[in-house]
Amino acid sequence: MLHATCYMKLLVTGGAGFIGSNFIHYILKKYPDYEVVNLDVLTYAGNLENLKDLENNSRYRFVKGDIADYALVNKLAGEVDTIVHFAAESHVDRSILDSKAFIETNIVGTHALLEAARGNGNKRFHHISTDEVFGSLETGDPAFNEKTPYDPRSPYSASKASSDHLVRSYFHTFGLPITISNCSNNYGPYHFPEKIIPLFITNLIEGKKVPLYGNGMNVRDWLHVEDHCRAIDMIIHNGVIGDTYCIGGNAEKTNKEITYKILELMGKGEESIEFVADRKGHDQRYAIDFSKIKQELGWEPTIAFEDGLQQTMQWYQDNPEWWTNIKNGSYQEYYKKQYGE
Ligand code: NAD
Ligand code: TDX
Repeated sequence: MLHATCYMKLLVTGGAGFIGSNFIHYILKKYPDYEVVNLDVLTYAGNLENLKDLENNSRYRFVKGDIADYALVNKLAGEVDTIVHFAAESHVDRSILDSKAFIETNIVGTHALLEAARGNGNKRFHHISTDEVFGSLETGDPAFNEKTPYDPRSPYSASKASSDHLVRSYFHTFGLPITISNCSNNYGPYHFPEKIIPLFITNLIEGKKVPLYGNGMNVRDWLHVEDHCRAIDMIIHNGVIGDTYCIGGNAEKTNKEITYKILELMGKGEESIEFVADRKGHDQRYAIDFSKIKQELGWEPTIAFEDGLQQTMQWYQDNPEWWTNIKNGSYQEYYKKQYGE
């Protein structure tokens, strides 16, 4: 297997969110000499509590700012050698209610970062994307792979698809050294409790019901966030420039299955389920064929879904302050005083 021996200074965007904060922890722990600049504007989804243990780490710096601020990102791109781009509006339901921020961050913000990478001598650029850009599968359809045509169906996935196209265009047009990864649904620690797994776990701890959309038969493929971070690590070090990698968990589950597993782990019965109106345009099924990254980079998921879900439930039980502060809205007060609104 290939190993990195080089030094890297990374600009991580969206590092105060779920996957970005897990990635920063992962990288600083694995590479004792690497440095990380975390650029995050701290939307509702950004929480510096996720990175509290790094506050005094000399290899870590936080910058509060918007990825769509062309001057700021141009300056920051000049200070690093690699950009790993997580920042996004990430919640499908919010994109259905109001999609403006999705266009500004996911499309315009990505464009600003690409310009910054290009304007600073073509910096290495890795773009984090999603399986949702490929559309929706029916039962029995083959899983998405790197050659699947794009067919986004929500404002969120359309904005991510647009950003993927922009990133690829900078490779073809300007020779920007890019890679893209399209990953399935992540779960694990620091997952914002608006997404199904952390919402359902925390609701049940609070003694509330869990809102299952439609008939609960929509299928998602689940990957533990740590496995995702390891895949990104492999791609930024050993990925082929210009290439896309599909990342999946080999764990397709209906939402009903997920719900019953969580209920079982938490000793609750099906009376805790509340069937609610379906999501508009609800994609039926996502599934990922990850054979390319397996064959080329030797990556495959290592955390079995049942183990990962159990660990995740335990994490939420052990860290009630983290999610109750989010649910009661007090989580950003301290950081707003420190960094401004
Ligand atoms: P998240 O919503 O938890 O975090 C997003 C972070 O980006 C937040 O810290 C937020 O403050 C920051 N941000 C938003 N707009 C910004 C802006 N304009 N400037 C600077 N920072 C900004 O998201 P996540 O679940 O960690 O997802 C990270 C990335 O991974 C996204 O690009 C998402 O599309 C992709 N992805 C997520 C999943 C998943 O299951 N969560 C799966 C596949 C791909
Ligand atoms: O309360 C709920 N009840 C419910 O039944 C919520 C929040 C969701 N659902 C269903 C909708 C989906 O079929 O659960 C499934 C998962 O929903 P989310 O957790 O909102 O995730 P999803 O829409 O699949 O998107 C996630 O994975 C791909 C991330 O939020 C995206 O950022 C990523 O690109």
